[in-house]
Order: sequence, then C-alpha cells, then structure tokens
Amino acid sequence: TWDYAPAPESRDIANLKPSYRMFVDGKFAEGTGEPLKSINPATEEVLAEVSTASPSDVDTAVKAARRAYDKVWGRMPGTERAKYIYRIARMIAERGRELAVLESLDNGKPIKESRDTDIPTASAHFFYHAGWADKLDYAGYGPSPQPLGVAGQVIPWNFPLLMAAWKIAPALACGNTVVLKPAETTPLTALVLAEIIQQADLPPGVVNIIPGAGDIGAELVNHPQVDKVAFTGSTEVGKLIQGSLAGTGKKLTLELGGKAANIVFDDAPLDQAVEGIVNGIFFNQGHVCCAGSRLLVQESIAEQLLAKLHTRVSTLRVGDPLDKNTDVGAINSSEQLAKIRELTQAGDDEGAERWTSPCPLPAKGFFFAPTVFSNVSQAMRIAREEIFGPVLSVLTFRTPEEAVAKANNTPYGLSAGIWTEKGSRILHMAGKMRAGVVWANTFNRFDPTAPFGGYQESGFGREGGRAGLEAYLDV
Ligand code: TXE
Repeated sequence: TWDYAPAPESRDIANLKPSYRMFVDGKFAEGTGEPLKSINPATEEVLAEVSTASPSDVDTAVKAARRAYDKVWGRMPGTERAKYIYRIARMIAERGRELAVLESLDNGKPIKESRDTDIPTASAHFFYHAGWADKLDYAGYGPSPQPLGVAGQVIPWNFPLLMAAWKIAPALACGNTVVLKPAETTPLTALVLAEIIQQADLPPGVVNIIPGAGDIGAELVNHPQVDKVAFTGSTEVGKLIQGSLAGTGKKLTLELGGKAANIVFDDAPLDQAVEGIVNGIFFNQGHVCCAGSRLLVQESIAEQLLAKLHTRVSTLRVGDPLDKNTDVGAINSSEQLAKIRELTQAGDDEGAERWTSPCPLPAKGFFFAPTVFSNVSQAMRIAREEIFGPVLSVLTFRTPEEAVAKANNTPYGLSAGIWTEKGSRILHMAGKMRAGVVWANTFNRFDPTAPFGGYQESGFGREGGRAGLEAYLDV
C-alpha cells in the first residue's frame, strides 16, 4: 500500500464503445471474420467486441488500397499529401488523453507511459513525416523517388498506436497506400486512428485497418497486389514471412525481437546508470523489442551496483495502469505471462539467483513482479532468449573486449547501451556493437528523426529518419 492517495485517470475518458468495426475503403464495416474480444489485462474483463477481417475482407481492403493508389494518392503532389498527414498528427495530439487512457486499458501499460511516450511520439511521427512529403518531390532527395504501391503492414501489441504510426506515416509521406493489421490483443487505438483518418478526410482506401489474428496477417502479406510488406513482431513469424515472400519481388522490412546488452563500466555515474537500467528493462513491463534485458556490469562494481539496483527496483509501484503513480502495469496477455513464467523457471532450474521485488501485486489481472537474476552465465536460456517481460539478467565482465564479446554473443542485434564517463570509450564500443541502435548514458530514447532497426535476427530495414523513407521508395 502507498502512503498517498493514488489518482486514477477516469476510464470514461477513453470513450470506450461496446463494439469496434474494421475500416475499409473509407468506411467502417462489420468484418466477416470471427469477432474477437479485447480484454483489459489488468482486470481480465472484456473491454469491447471487435469485428475481424476474413480472407475476402483482406482482398477487398487491398483492392481498395490499390484503387486509391492508382487513382489518387500515388499521383497527388507531396504538398497535398503533407496537409493530410499534418492533420492526422494534430488530431492525434488533440485526442491525446482519450487515446492514452484507451491504450492503457487495452494494453495494460501505465498511463504515464501512454500519456508521455506512446501518444505524443505517435503524433510526432506523423508531424515528422508530413515534413518529408513535399521535400521528396524536388531536388534534395536524389533522383526521382517513386512510391512502391500498396503497403501491407502487420504490427504487434506492445506499442499499439505508436507502431501503427511508425508504419503508416512514412508509407503515406512517400505516396503509398496502406492496409494495416493490428495485433489481436490490442486493436482499439488503431481503430480510433481510423476514425481520425476518416475525419481528416483522407481519400477512401488510402488507409485501411483490418483487425484479425495471425492467419489474416499471413493473408495480407501474401496478397498478390501488396507491393511492400512491413512487419514488427516475433523473430519466428518474421522468418516465416521472409520465407513466404521469397521470389515474389515484394519489398520487405522486418523489425523483430532482441536481447540487448546494457553495459556499465566502473567509471559510470552509478545512480544515473541505475535509472537507465530500470528504464531499460521495466519500461512497458519489458515488452520492448530493444529492452536492455541483459545487464553487463564490470566486475569491480557489480556488488555495489546490484545493491543499488535492488533498492531502486523495490520502489517501483506495480498495479492499476490508470493510476498516475504506477510504474509497472499489467502483462499484456495470459500467453505472455505464461512465457515469462516458463523462462524465469528455466532461470531457477539452470542455477541463476532470483531476486523479486517485494511489491504487492493486484489479486486480479496479469501481473508479474519486477525480477532480477544474478549469477547468470551466457549459456542460460535467460541470457539467450527474449523474455519480453520485467525480468533482468545480470552478467559481469572485466575488460572492454570481454564486454564486446558478451554483448555480441546473441543472434539478435537491435540495441545496446553503454554507461561510462569516457567519450572515447563510448565511440570505441559503439563501433563494435552489432546493433542498430547504441545509446550512451541513456536508454530507450526514441525520436522520429533517428533511424531504428536491427542487425541479424532482429531484422532489417530502418524506421524513422531519412533511412526509414528508403523502405517505402524506389528510385
Ligand atoms: O508475436 P507474433 P506474439 C516477441 C516477444 C513475444 C513473442 C511472441 O518475444 O513474447 O514475440 O509474441 C501477427 N503472418 N515479440 O505471439 O505472433 C500477429 O497477429 C503474418 C517481439 O504476439 O509475431 C500480430 O499482429 N502475421 C516484438 C503480429 O504478427 C502474423 C513484438 C505479432 O505477433 C503471423 C511482439 C503470420 N504467420 C512480440 N502470425 C517486437 N519486435 O517488438 C502472427 N502474425
């Protein structure tokens, strides 16, 4: 229990409707797939019923996107496209509180994160890419960039609206049209975005949003009239998609799992590093592809850092996502909770030392207390596999070379963090990391101007920045 009264954000702000429909060709329509129920992971209650697409709805949506591309959007000057994209950006910001509460209800993430990160960053992505739309028409971007056509986009549940923004904004800026499938456990904010897109008067078919499960994702990416596929999700499904698209000539970008190293040297500002470690793994319950899930700490400070870390993690408040004081919310689904339990059990079985935060957990809902494993060796499953939960694995190193070797000892390669006062060491280490993003003395910082993406089994292609446009253009 806390010594001051929590102030929960009212769930009424979310304007929750009893049912949500798919958005195809500028209209909301009942899908002909089996409806799904969106669950509030913090209470296990049904939030709303959501209609889903069937394979024939996928076909209708892709054909609508094709028509919109051929007749309108693919021919529209960038200056005109920009106006629509700016409008979407503004409307997301205007409905920020509503979207934040809805996101926290549907996903389980703390309201302070959806309010301060997810929704504003989603809006920022539209603002940023609106700025590119007209620049692409003229000198400055190289020879005659052309859009690709219809983009089929499949996104996960960890940042539902933000991932939709990462996918839709660059596609539109470059002149492509979109069919997007949100994740089955978190479709609600994407469907409010559809409402915004409708109210922004986007020509029908330019953006279509079709809820459904993985089979509908597969149907979408394999549709012959889809020219470009963008996927964020598990490495397993990413590889499946890559296999199924082989030989089709479709352009593909994949943003997959990770097992990032957060490396702390003995000269690092320790209190700052502790904040970065906590943010790196407990932000969004650890449901973050670039989460700093492996802490590599220099042996001489390991004991001191671990003690500080336990003290700090003990203060994290786990509970009601709508409570403005909550630091760690609910795990998104019972399946994900089961996966976290299985992997932490493997940690025990393989001899790592488990420390669990003594925080109280709500009686109902999918919750998991912040957990830190020490005495972890590289061969253990908790050091190799993506847990995607609030679980940190601590390993030690003696020399920078050993830190590099351990950090890179993973099939993934999405991000890394380095904590040291030495600028020369930051540059040296950053150059040696096989990771798409390297943070120095910070972690989990996102900005639409900075390209994001992976090495190795974390995928390929970049999102954000000028590099992100290349995924949606041909020359
Ligand atoms: O992923 P899936 P899940 C990791 C994380 C997590 C694990 C499983 O480790 O524990 O993946 O999560 C759609 N063709 N990440 O099962 O299945 C699906 O409907 C086309 C990391 O949720 O990959 C959803 O919309 N689409 C990750 C999306 O893919 C298919 C974020 C992601 O679901 C499909 C999420 C198919 N055959 C999980 N099968 C990250 N990179 O951030 C499923 N989908």
